[in-house]
Amino acid sequence: MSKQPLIVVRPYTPTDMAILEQTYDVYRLWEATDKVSFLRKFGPGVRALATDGEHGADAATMDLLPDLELVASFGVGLDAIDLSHARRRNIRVTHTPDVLTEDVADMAFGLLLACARRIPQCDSYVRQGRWLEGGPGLTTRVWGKRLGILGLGRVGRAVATRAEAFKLEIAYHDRCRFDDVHYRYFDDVAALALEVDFLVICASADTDTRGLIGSHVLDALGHDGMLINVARGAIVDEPVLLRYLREHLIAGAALDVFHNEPNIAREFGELDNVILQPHQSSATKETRASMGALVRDNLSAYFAGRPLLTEFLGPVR
Ligand code: 8YV
Repeated sequence: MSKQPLIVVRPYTPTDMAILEQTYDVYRLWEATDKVSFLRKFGPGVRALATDGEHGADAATMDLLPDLELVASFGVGLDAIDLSHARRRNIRVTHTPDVLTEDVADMAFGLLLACARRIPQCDSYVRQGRWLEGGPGLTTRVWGKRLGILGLGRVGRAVATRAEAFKLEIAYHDRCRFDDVHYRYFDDVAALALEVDFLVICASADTDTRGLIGSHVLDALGHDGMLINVARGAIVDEPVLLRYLREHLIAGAALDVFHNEPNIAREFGELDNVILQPHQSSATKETRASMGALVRDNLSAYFAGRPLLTEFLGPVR
């Protein structure tokens, strides 16, 4: 039986690629110098495209694939996929929720601790042989402080579970209040920021959240406040954040996500009050293996005519 063709947008791990290649006729889009010609040439007849949270699938790409029926994404965030266009064309979309939740929450909490306790800065201090200078100065306590969570979805809730163990007082902002949690709810993110020491962004990037963290929220967070972002760079007004960090209008930030990854604003690297990660929240061997397996399971379910495992059926915002 001939293999189904599959467009793959970015390289997965060698193991994942090898398994995909056993099952499908894989077309490696990332290797094409002229992606449009590549898609025009190999696109007709292709029913599925495998992508990830960063590369997604825009309308133009989908339209170069006239027979496309499924976009299978390696990642939970769907902001890089033109969902409205997919719905118009009846293209189904799968993603990888749940399997990455705990790792992303671990990263959020690790960044929070690292930012408050200045762990990377103190590491550099020791490495540079500066300990004899008398010590790097005092840092900020985490336990017992007030934590604000923007987006109390899967990841936000997993962050809250960790925060409970640290005896943090937890509050959140989301589109709506949830009755199944006892955390304090704010219907406005600036009002939340005013009441917390740490603000952790766990929301998806959509029309409600893009650019939401600007000067009014950072003013509310205040001089001693810290911002952690494990969601999407687009939720933050980055030039404004850079100014607030540069001018010490907030105490610090710890960021796993940025505008224009991986070509991020150079100024981040020049600031001492920010901790940077190259979009690593889900990047453990274990979670990435589960994400790869879920992408494949969705593809095989689709081609076998079985129900998709993790289809995105939510509202398009
Ligand atoms: C991945 C992500 O880094 O799940 C998401 O939305 O951004 C991450 O888990 C990404 O999709 C893989 O490159």
